[in-house]
Amino acid sequence: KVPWFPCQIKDLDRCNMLITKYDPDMDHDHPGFSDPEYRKRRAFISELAFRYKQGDPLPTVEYTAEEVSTWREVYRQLRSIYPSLACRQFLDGLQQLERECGYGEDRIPQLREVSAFLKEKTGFQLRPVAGLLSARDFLNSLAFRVFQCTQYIRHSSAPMHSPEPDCCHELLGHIPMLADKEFAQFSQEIGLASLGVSDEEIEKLSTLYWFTVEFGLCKQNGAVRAYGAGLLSSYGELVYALSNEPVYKPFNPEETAVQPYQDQTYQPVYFVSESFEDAKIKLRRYSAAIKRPFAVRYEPFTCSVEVL
Ligand code: H2B
Ligand code: FE
Repeated sequence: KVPWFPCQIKDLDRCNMLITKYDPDMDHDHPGFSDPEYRKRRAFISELAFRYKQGDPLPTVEYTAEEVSTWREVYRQLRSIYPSLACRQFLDGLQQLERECGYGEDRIPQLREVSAFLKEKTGFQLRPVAGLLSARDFLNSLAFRVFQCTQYIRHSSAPMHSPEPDCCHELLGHIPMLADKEFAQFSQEIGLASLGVSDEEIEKLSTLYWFTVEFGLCKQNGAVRAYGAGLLSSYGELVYALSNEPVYKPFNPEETAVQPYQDQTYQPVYFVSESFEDAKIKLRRYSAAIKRPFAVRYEPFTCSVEVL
């Protein structure tokens, strides 16, 4: 039996299954766990996402001075090491966001303006989400060039790390890469590959996503650079991943898809692609080989998926 999957962009209103184990109400190790003010604020911003329906204008949040100061600290620290550690596509995207979309350390960009920016560059759009989403719902959304994006910010006591995705992770880690045409295409292809597949295949695709889109490294001009959003939004792990401490393996989807991963601490191993293109081609080949009793085709004029 084929699991339900979204066929129209409107169906993404049903792709909202949250994983709550790392949110500050559940996770005793969350830096905001014992801060009721923080939990209230995060719940308020999450509520905006719960109420959102496809096609609504994206909610804007008036961030507090404390939130902006957390953003400033994250931005400043990370920005200073990007030029030597991030891949070219990321640096290009970030530069465009700084020039054309108000990115900088003084304010937290609004999802609404970032979504409009991406739409023009690659056709991607944002949708607010209340927290960590199930892998299936998250990947399925990518099929429609929709990126589910959290809008709250991490706790001010730990600006360099967040156990759950927050707006620093999305806006700094993911968005610059999604402004790249090829990366956008690649992301949508993972999404299309995830529609209606078994839980086992979702687990493998999600692991591949983890070691590429979240923690991927690639060679560029003879040096190793980061393109994964989990790295590009975490000062400590970005420096660690590009030091000579961790184990590197060449990226190979069949092996990468079954590699156990860490979502609580630094990765024990990183996968390095020969080039960004190489990762894309290999992942595409892997996705195309997943068996399904039907084929899917994305129809951009109606933003819908045709099942063939
Ligand atoms: N949910 C949210 N809100 N942001 C993400 O970056 C994210 C997610 N990543 N759910 C997904 C899971 C990823 O780790 C893979 C597909 O499991
Ligand atoms: Fe992410």
